[in-house]
Amino acid sequence: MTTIIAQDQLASFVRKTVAEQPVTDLHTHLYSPEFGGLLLRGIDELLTYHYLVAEVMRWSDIAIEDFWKLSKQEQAELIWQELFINHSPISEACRGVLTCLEAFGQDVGSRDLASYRKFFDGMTPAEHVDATLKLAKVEHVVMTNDIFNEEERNIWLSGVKYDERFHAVLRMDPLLNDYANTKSSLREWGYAVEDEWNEATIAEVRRFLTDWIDRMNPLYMAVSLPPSFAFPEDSDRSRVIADCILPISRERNIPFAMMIGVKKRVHPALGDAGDYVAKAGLESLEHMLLHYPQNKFLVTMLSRENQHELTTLARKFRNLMVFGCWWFLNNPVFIDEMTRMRMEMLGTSMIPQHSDARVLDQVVYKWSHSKRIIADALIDKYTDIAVSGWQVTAEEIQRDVADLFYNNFWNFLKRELPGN
Ligand code: HDL
Ligand code: ZN
Repeated sequence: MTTIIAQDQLASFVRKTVAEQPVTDLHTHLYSPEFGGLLLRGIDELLTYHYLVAEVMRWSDIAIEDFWKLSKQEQAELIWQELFINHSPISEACRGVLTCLEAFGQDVGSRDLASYRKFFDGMTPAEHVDATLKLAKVEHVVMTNDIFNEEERNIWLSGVKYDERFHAVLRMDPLLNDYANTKSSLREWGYAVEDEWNEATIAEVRRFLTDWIDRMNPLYMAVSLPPSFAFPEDSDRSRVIADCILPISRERNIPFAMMIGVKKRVHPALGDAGDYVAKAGLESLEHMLLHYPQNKFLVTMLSRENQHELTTLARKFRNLMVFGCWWFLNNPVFIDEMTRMRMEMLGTSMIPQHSDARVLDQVVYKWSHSKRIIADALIDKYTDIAVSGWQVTAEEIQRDVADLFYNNFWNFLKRELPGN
């Protein structure tokens, strides 16, 4: 059965299809409620999101160390006063809070922070997760699991069973970006890594990885990398990637996700709000894609200036899946530019967005804001081909939208690539 969509119905049908499309959110910092306090939720967490901490410091004269001494609620009230009352909340992170409040049926016009707090406090974590994922139409939440974090590692070692809508990821920043110090943790945990990078050490690092893969069943292995990332090179990171990560990634058919371009803690006092961005070289990624054709790479980059190169590289290598408008790119102006660039160069063979949500409620705004932009880009692309007489059907629109927001990710995980 095929239903041709008339040109004057196209926009409304695409917007409706996108709005109703269930989402797989392939990169978040959310946790299933079984992870306890690691799951952040509610208005005070929304207001103290590190994006807003960075923004409030541009207006407030509070000493940063004094800000951190405030309670979470006091921090939230300071941010609310400065960024919402003293100045209009037009930044994307401020706007997001308002979108969340409105979506949950709160009276945004009242500006009554206490009433918002009362609303969120009225839900248990499980109720809050159910309500939020339903509202955001997020069907699968892919976590970022930091097993080098004591609290989280102990939850995993306790054999946690968690909500099946949530999926694990093995995040490896300390192993790859700080191996010199992480070695001692590996030894503490019973992995006899030596100071020398030899066969015995390689075997132990691999055993560490496979033990955690067996424990967590991660959808992919992930790391964030600096703009200076190079591979291959004479470094611990390069050796761990070459001798451990890439072989296991291929043996277990688990993609390696690289998030490239973050300059960590350029302003250390700001904590997570103190990270920055810089343009990276693509040579190392080119090398990996060419020399590891049966490995699968999920890649997003932080610099706007890297987007055209990354999108073009995805045309050269099918083992590269580009995804998301990451962090400082998760703003309408860049989501629009990047999505159109990707559609014009990759068609629908890409994953346009992830939320990167750190607070549960954020999936509501991050997806509603992005879906609107992605739908408009799609409408224009269908309109462009309609000019030549190509009449897209309702079923094809539904297929394309499901690919972009859901199937491309799961199909990429399942794919077994030939050797070239
Ligand atoms: O490394 C990452 O996964 C980044 O997304 C950081 O967590 C960053 O702080 C962030 O939340 N960006 O949105
Ligand atoms: Zn992230």
